[in-house]
Amino acid sequence: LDPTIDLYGEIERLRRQRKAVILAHYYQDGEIQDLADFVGDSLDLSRKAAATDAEVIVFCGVRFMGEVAKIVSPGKTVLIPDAEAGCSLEDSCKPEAFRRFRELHPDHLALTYINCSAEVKALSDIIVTSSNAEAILAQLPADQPIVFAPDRHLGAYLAKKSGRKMTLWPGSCIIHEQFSERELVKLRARHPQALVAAHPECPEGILRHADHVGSTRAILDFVLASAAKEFIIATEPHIIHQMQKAAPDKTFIAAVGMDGSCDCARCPFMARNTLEKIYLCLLNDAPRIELPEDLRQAALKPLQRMLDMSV
Ligand code: CIZ
Repeated sequence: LDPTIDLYGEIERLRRQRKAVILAHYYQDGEIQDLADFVGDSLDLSRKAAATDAEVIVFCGVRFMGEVAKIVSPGKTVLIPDAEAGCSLEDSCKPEAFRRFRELHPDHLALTYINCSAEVKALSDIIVTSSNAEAILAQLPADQPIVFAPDRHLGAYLAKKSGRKMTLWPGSCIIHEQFSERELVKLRARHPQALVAAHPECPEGILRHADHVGSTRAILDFVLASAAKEFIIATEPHIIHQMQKAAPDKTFIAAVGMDGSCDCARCPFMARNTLEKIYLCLLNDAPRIELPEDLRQAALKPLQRMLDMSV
């Protein structure tokens, strides 16, 4: 790529020319969040994808999020900057293995976290995100047996909060798994006024120190509404960009791994997206998300249940 190219100018030109909307997840680099039309979590962004009248959606997140946009908006072109932007949770739950898991629990309802492939969605009953999982669970009969996949930490957190017994798929997120409880305790001792906000994909050892546990959206709402001035954030640290923009008078400290740095918490899949790749995907009309229509329709059913149950 010509190093003198004005990437911001070119992205803007192509965005207008292609009648494109750029959606960015909170875990994207600040520069990508800043040029996006909307920044949000996967629930917000899937609603934006369904509602937009743009002809092209550029989804800056990871692949399964782009798939969700295509599932709910089949008539639109969905571009992703990097086709290799995957997800460790998705990788941990292959469709064939998930099908066998379901067969072992035939009377169970499959509540599945949105961080999974379209194929696994198609084998599920209801999709949830970390924003709506508790509310959706509360709408299900108390005696309904449930399998939850693929994040065992989120599943364990939901089981504990709801008092339900759930059969959990043994997956986890490589970045949330990295936070060190020992380092968190040390960080807290150094910042005794700070409140800890943690994502439920974190292991129990981290969650037990949290003043607030919630999705990215909920963590953002919590730090903005709180009277506290200092926070330790235990999720992918790029979300701090939105916090600092919205509350420049507050201090946000990223939780760390065993090496005392937050490097291990930066999602390597999200980091594959760059301004250059956003420009190139708009220019080349690729990589595109394409799904066979029967798969799309099968995956839409549990996603639609989620959207209906989370209004
Ligand atoms: O649902 C999402 O966007 C993810 C992956 C996390 C969250 O809590 O928002």
